Amino acid sequence: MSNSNTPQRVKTTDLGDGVLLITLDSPPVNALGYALCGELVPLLEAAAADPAVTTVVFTGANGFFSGGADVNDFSTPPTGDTKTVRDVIETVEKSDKTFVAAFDGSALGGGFELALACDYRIATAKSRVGLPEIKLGLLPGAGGTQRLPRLIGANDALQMMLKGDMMKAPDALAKGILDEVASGDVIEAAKKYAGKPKRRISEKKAELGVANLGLFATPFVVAQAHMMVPPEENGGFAAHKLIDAVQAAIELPFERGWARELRLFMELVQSTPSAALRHVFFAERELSKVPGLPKTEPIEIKTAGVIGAGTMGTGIAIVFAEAGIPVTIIETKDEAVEKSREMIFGTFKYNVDKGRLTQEDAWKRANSISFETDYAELGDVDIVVEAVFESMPVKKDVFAKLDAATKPEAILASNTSTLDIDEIASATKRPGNVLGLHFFAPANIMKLLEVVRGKETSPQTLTTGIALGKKLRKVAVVSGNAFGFIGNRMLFEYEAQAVQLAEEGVSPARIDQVIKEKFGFAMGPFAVADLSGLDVYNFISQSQGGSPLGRILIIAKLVEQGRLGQKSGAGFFKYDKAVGKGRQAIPDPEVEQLIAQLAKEAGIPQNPNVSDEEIIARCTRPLADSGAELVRNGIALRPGDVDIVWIYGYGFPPHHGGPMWYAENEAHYTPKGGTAAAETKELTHA
Ligand code: 3H9
Repeated sequence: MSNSNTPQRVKTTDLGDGVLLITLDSPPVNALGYALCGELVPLLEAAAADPAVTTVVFTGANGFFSGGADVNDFSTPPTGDTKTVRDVIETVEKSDKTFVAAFDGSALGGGFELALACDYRIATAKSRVGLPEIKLGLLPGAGGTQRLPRLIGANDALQMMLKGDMMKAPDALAKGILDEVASGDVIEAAKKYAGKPKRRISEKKAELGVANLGLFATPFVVAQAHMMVPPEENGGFAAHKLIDAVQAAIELPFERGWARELRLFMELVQSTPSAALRHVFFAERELSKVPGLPKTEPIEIKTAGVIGAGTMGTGIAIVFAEAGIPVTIIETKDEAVEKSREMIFGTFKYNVDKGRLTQEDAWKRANSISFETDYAELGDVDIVVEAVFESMPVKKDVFAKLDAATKPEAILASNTSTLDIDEIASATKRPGNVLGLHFFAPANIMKLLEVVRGKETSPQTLTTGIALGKKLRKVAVVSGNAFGFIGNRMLFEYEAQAVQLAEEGVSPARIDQVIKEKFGFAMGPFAVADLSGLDVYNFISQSQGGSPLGRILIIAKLVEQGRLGQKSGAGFFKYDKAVGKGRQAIPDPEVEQLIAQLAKEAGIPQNPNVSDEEIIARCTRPLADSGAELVRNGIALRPGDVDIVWIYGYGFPPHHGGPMWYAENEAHYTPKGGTAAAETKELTHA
């Protein structure tokens, strides 16, 4: 028990009375990478062999217990000498010392699995536990699938692992995962467990945790679980394997379940969906790194203003209120204020009904949104987000008024989805304080926020925009100033390709079905167009003087017929209030006939018998092409940023990694002009 030769990533301290403290100290999150595990295993072996040690207490530095196995390691398979978190846990399992996990911060993935291998678990109230591996397309592979069902019952364990969410320490205590929530120093609390008897979870039997199902309980619950998760080929690959692993925990002795878990874990590590999801994990963490941006402190946003109480403005105000930032909405129309109030109180009531907020908190937040008619009321706010009609003259007028009404250091943001931020900024005397904050509808639900940088946006304004995104719990992606920024610019190319396929005789219903059910998008391109409003597409393509979607002006024709999309009960599809609350797309033969007739008149060759694969290729390829162009032009900082925009803003299936990752790794086509290095295997029809 000496402190000499203290290894770099693991520190040992003799706490006296036979207690050895092992501190995981590998910033930022004490990931249990190969190197750290390589240090830990010999330490544990030495402790096991040392008669002076009765108890080993694990803890973590840097505000975490551990973020789990090092995700970077998964691209390098372990060799013979490599030590992994499984080796660490096996050493703990074999030892007859008492092990205590004591944490003040989160224990996730392999970190939590290490805690589960200990005899006792103690945490401070702010700590969290979780097995988020499913979000990386993996399953807990260091005993989590075998120990958690033995500790809290298979049913609860499975739900927790399928969701991958974190659980707060008091809830974990109530579930029997923790032995104590320490009110004072967690190490002091841990010392009380010194020399207490061993309590290996592996020696327990996994109960199903579902009553009254008799002999067929396990097969029934397992079959139900398989039915509840998405199909293997469409985002459910890891979930099905996770269920198999939990079934092993119920049916097999621990050693065999432990071995089965490893086999299933290895299959997942090597799978394409997991590689895609790991890419998404790292791409998300790159977002806030803006090359060349001088380091500045963000302005603290304590109060905000929103211009316009429409659906978008109200949604944005709710986002601020939810983050604890009081907000003033400027709106002159009483009717709009009334509707906005209804939406605000409806949203917060829903959050109470769902158990996300207490009645008191909801009331406080809803009342932190106030309505005013005069811009002068915004004199003290730190930021204003404008959410008025998408028209340049209207927006410039608003910005000129804001420039006059707000304090000079206030940031002025536009929620425009397509317009030129520089031109909007030119209406003010403070273009350095102007940027775009493009929220996606519904603003209080969609995670994506495009932070648009104008040519004069100052480093501090941009830094504040990024930091604010985090505070508002959004996924903030920096975009350059260009028509449609990143997401909508690509959307137009994607929709145009879908319309062209329809012109060639493939029905909108089939295209949507393939894109949604076979590829995994949240919605098909025609349902998206109907939801956004066909009049909006028409307006934007006309105001840009740009090309309409497709060759036969079908969108303009539908708009002429009053078919504006979901809001008018008909667009590419029909909508009926009695079917799916008016939101379910019903195929409409009339539209198909109209497209066929117009295509015939325009002499467009028909090819209705395309394969599903070709539909997917035709729709995803323009995304990769336009995404690559945005990266080349510097509008998007990295291909990964483009992927994140499409995953969080447009429902691109994360298990395909985003349009850029998909092009390079799965579809094997190189985007035009190429950011992709993968082999080019051109698709015959594309
Ligand atoms: C696993 O455990 C498998 C086992 O079951 C079986 C093995 C056999 N690895 O998110 P942040 C980095 S799988 C490597 O901005 P926060 C991250 O990249 C693992 N790196 O901070 C970033 O680096 P950089 C299961 C990791 O405070 C920095 O830490 N565990 C890992 O908002 C800060 O990250 C998980 O899935 C990691 N495991 O949130 C947990 N974790 O500064 C994944 C973080 O260079 N991690 N990094 O960009 C998280 O959920 C969050 O990062 C966490 C911190 C909540 C920990």
